[in-house]
Amino acid sequence: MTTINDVTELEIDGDVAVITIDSPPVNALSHNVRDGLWDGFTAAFATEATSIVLICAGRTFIAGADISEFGGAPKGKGLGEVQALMESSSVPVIAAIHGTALGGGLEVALCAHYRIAVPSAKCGLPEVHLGLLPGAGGTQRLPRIVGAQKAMEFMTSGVHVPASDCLDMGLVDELAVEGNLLDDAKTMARRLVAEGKPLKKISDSDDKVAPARNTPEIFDEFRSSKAARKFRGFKAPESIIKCVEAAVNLPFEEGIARERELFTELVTSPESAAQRYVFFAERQVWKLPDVSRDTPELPVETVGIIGAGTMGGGIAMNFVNVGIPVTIVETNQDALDRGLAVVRGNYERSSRNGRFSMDEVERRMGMISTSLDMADFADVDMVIEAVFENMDVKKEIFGKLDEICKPGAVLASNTSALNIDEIASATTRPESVIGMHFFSPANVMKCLEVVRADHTSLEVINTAMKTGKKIGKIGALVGVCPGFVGNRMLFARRVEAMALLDEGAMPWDVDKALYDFGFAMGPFQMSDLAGLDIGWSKETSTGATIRERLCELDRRGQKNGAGYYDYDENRVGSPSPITEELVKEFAEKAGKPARTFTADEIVERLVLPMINEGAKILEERKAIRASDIDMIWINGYNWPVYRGGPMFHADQMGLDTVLARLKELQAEFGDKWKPAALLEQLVAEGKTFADVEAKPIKVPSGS
Ligand code: 3H9
Repeated sequence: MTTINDVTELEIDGDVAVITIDSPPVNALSHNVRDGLWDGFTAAFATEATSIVLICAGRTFIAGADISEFGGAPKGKGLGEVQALMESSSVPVIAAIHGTALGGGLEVALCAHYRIAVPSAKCGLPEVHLGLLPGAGGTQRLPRIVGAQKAMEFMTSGVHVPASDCLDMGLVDELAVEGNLLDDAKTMARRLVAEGKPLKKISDSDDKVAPARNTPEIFDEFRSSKAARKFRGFKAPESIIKCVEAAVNLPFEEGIARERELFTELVTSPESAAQRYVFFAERQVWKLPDVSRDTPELPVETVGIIGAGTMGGGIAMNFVNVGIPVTIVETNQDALDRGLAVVRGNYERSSRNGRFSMDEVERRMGMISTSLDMADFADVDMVIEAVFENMDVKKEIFGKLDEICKPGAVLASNTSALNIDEIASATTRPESVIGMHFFSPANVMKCLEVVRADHTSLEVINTAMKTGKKIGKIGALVGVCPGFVGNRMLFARRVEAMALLDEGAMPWDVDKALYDFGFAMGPFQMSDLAGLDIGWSKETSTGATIRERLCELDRRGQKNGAGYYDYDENRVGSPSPITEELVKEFAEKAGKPARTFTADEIVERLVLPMINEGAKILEERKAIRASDIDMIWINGYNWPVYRGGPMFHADQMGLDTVLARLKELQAEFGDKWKPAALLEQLVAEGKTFADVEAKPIKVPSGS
């Protein structure tokens, strides 16, 4: 065994040279890995070996370029040089894949002459999720293996494809026996040599891309396909399609040049910077400054859910999907039956869409038991209450849970805004009480706000966060305050959206500005969807706001065909002349001259209050770090990923600019625009939100 560098070993086993990369955690192609590959192959070429196996230690094959190196000064060997060296080998090179071969990792493997993978391995080119394209030849080599159409699908979705499918596609040549990868790779290498198999260079082949030359329409068809709807606002998918067009129409080297040009454009774009930030932020959320490795995690093997409504049913599905049985309790059988029918409907739809079989639907439904009696929660490890937002009801429920549940059970509330401390006060064990705020639809939305109350124990926090991770959520630990993090900022935005209307802006102009910014919908479309009459009653209505006036006119939103918008029978909205008149009337009454509002002005008026509220949240230590706030907004409210979240967006704008605009708006509209003290401080120190050190959620008992 020869040590090549700190992450690379070379071993000669008779006629086979084995290069092993060992660079935890995921063998990313950092400069020392690239150098190790270069020196490893160079050293292997100098031996008598008649074949070379490239394999990785640890949990995975190379998982891609080292994302943290992007934007830094170039260091060490270039990846292109390493790949060219591998391809030029005069003896067969076999990539032996386990774990995941992703991005640059797969692109390295595609420069081997053959690939072998264990059945559990997966391959993918997920660069699109980082706002990038596969920039190490992937866009040119993949179409030459799988054809143009499949290559576009593969790279614009970033999907991780199981080894057996890779075998079918020709992406890998053989499957190894699980746990026997190295030996099987060596056997394969010896066989290839014995049989005199050619040194297959993907860059030389043309047969898979040739058909697309006669069907150039496939590119525009793909651009306007259903799958392409997800590309709105993202730059990388279009660049990937252009690269595949180049792979079809240009010689390999020219295609590579095109790929490099488009990769450079993307890697320097703000969209990719935001998406790379999100990649790391999604992993930061789990790091809790005051929860250590030694903090115990309580077992969560059974879960009780109170409420079979939309939230309760959706929450139940999360657990069942990862094999944790649930018991749902309701107050009457009808509600249970209705809730279960919705869950079954969701699973059956997934089955019809080919995600799993009908047997699997039955298996999952079999993991849900129902009851009309909370006494059935006596043995469950965690209870999640998901009833309507009424403090008295919640306190009564938690009082009962306190009597029924075993010691140590986690008692969680799914409230989206109520005070968890007050809920906990109904029990004799506030240390077991925590908020687990799921977002609707709970089986789909990835966001989970885990709310730490004053007395919640560290082990309960640890357990709730780990459980969130297990069920596939992006959790963020937050503190108790009205609306927690997400809804608190949403309220701030909503106040300003209403203020815009009062000044004469039309709801559809406000919504369009936010849609064009990248949101799925604007605040008034959201209102119409949720129902304008939430919290409104005819008896107490004063007609003082536009919303109240609309409700008084029985315009309650999509559900009755009229709200801010008029709706047709397919629930497609169009601007309503009635709303328009109302808006004009209110603006006139307030003495606001009729004028147009630009999209930039609207976005600024809606986003700045969110940023300011986010700063206050951070200052009060209701969030651990700015990027956690961004994760809540991306995963809970569809903030566009390519804008990185409100706090990242503020850093991109420059906090001095944000502060200056807030001060101007304060001068114009009053103290609701008063900048957060933290913002003033960061600007004075020349710092950004990203510079704010992660600190534990503030509770009276802590620091
Ligand atoms: C690319 O390849 C561009 C090329 O086409 C062109 C180049 C010219 N870099 O996710 P985990 C860290 S772009 C740096 O929790 P898992 C991660 O931050 C790349 N760091 O583990 C975390 O650190 P920490 C294309 C990376 O088992 C730790 O590793 N490739 C990278 O749940 C563990 O990660 C991708 O996009 C990286 N590439 O999942 C693949 N990857 O512990 C990105 C991970 O300090 N990676 N880290 O928080 C993944 O999808 C998952 O990490 C993977 C493992 C599936 C591999």
